[in-house]
Amino acid sequence: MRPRFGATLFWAVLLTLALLPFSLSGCAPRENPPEEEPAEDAVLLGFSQLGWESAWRIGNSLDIQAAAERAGVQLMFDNAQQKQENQIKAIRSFIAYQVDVIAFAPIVEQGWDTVLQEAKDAGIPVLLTDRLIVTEDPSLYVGYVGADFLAEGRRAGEFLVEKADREGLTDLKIVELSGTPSSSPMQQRGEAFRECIAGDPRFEIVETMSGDFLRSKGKECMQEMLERHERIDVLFSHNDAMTLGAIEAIEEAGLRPGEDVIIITVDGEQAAIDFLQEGKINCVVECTPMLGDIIMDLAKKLAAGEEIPRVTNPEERAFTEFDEDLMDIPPRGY
Ligand code: GZL
Ligand code: ZN
Repeated sequence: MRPRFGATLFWAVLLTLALLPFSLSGCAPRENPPEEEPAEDAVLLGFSQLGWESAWRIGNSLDIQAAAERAGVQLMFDNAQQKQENQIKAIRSFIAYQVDVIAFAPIVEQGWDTVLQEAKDAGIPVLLTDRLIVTEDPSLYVGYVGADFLAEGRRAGEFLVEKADREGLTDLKIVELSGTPSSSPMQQRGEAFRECIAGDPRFEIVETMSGDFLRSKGKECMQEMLERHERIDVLFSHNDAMTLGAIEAIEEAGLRPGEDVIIITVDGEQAAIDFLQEGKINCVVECTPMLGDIIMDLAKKLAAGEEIPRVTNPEERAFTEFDEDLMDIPPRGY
């Protein structure tokens, strides 16, 4: 039986992470150094994580913490619990602490210029991870490491076109569960998916609702859309957490996920891959949370005053029902 990121482990991790902010938040200024003196040349990285809304996010946090250990980077990790103002507070405390590098996963695209200007004035380089920002001044951050969300949206759309081509499907009513409003994955996955099916009379997006990347909201929204529409043929969901909730709603409505409703989802959590192998999901677009090693490598380069690429995208792919090696997918680790 494949090692699963079981429910017990999930809650244990969640509890640990929930307690974490209280241990690390409100970082004291550097005058009071931590008990164990860091190795002289240890890079001090301040990381603001946006929250813990999905197994993807938890996997991302765990990977970053493990990677810091591996890299000998001293990590100050703050969890903003889904609030932008907590990320701004954390960034300010990293500036006060005079960290070498600041990295953060911006929960939304807007509203960062002021605090990033403060980091720039303090001479601290800022690395965006996992999500992008929109800013008047691109010099406010030195680079982005994370997914190409447009490519992810394209992979989702291309699968649907391939499925319709292979099976001669037409008149497909599509509903969409979108992610956190004005976050870059939500904007770009939705935009690229639409571009793929634009102008093709076989496809119609009949409704889009935001499930905010949350399982519970994904279920609620799917229940509502199932009541509102006499027929739903396709669900395009911006993340697996919402998809897992939506599958509950689909089954409670007496429909077969993967059969009556074609399901396309993004992230590649183990639970989604399991459903893909069981035929309840038709396509899982991978979005890897395992960014920790790349982040630590780039942070070390920045601390040493080296140049880094403006954009670093990890290798990603899609897993679909048409893959020959569907049963050989290695454990996902999140
Ligand atoms: C994508 C990441 C998204 C995941 C969701 O890189 O920002 O946030 O797709 C997570 O699961 O909530
Ligand atoms: Zn309808």
